[in-house]
Amino acid sequence: MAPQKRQLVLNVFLTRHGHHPGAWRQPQSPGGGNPSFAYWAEQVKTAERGKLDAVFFADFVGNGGADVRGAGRRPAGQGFEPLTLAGALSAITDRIGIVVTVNTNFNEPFNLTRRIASLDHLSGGRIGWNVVSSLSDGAGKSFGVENPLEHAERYARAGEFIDVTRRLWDSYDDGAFDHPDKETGIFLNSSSVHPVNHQGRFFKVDTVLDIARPIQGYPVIVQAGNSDTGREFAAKYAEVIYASAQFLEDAQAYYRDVKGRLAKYGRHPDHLKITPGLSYAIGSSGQEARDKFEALQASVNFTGPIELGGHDLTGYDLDGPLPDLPEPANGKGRWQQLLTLARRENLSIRQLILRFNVVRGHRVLLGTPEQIADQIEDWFVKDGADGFNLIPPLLPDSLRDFVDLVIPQLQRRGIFRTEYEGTTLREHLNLPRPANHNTGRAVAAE
Ligand SMILES: Cc1cc2nc3c(=O)[nH]c(=O)nc-3n(C[C@H](O)[C@H](O)[C@@H](O)COP(=O)(O)O)c2cc1C
Repeated sequence: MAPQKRQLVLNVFLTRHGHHPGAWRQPQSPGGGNPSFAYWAEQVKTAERGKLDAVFFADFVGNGGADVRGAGRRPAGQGFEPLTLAGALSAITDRIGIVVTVNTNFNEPFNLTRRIASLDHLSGGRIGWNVVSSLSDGAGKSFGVENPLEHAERYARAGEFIDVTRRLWDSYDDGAFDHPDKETGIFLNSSSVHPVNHQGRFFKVDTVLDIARPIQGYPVIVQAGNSDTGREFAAKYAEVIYASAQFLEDAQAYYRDVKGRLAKYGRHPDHLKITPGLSYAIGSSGQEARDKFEALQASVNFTGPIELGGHDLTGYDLDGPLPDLPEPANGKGRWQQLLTLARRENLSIRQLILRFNVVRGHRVLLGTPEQIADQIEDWFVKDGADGFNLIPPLLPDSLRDFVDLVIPQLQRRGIFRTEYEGTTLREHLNLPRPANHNTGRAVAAE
């Protein structure tokens, strides 16, 4: 059999209304902010119909705290807590992966390990965990954090968190519960139980988990964060990165840099999939696509507080240049990206908001289905990306358009599946299933 072409990874990052800040104001948008399971169910079923690898749910805990300036202008109140939502979505889907974001600053390994292991069993092995360690002022206030850990320390805590989590997932050998012996009264062989005794810098855990090893061994570890510390963390732990780049050279430099860091951790570059965000508008002509995106841009509200790259720019001249500001403590990578774009194209604050904020620094493609497929393939074959995390600007329209119009183009090129072949997220991503560290080595995916 001819070897299969390298396959594109396609995830979709779902939000209520879509990612563009003007989405909820469009006439066809359902608009409101009440939580609605029917809404999420519809999006996830569309994504599964398109055979995407996974749906992706971000999470920002403690957004803003007491600072509610401008809150009435932003769509809000629509979020379900991602793990709870994942549990419900796993019951109405069969194949698509579900990636949930959980912050390591506000959790303890034992609690989270149980929840994610439970979801992996409930979903039949379709869970990914996007490990974030951000700590905004609002989050700090929500949790009464008075002395927040600095950036590198937060990543150190996240690393130890994953180390402990993996050991907890390994509490039992694979198959430990497969042969309860009614005759002898031995429910499981005690040599297949591996209690965890961890005394570390951030966590002390002396316990054993109360659930069988996850179906995927370890649910897929996802990372998003592009500072130098973030990249090193990704090279050590991540199996998927949600990255961001607007230009191919930047994407290639990032791809080379992060993949080049894997060897020192004994990892194969193919075992980390780099998926930059991708915004888009699809039309039957380039002009129609540009008009669709323009309608969204025209709905951006420039009144009220103005935030850019983690800085409050309220009161600055919107048509003036970006002022000289220090690197923010949170989101250093994003800030560098913003500065580069501002300098490269000499953009005003207003232009930067329309070029960067509305898509949060991600790549934007406006064109026909074929043009969009060409551009996706271009980054894929030139080692700018292993795939993309789609960030549909307007939901449900943009996701439906992508699934109905662009996916067939990618399938025709042989770079995207026509059917799911496996049942777990690891299998979709062609990642090896890690063996229990107590018992053996990794088993290859194929
Ligand atoms: C593309 C992207 C997506 C992110 N998504 C989230 C998120 O959903 N929730 C969150 O708390 N932080 C999120 N972050 C923040 C990072 O995960 C990280 O915790 C933060 O410290 C910024 O990392 P950096 O300084 O390494 O860029 C995201 C960062 C990037 C670049």
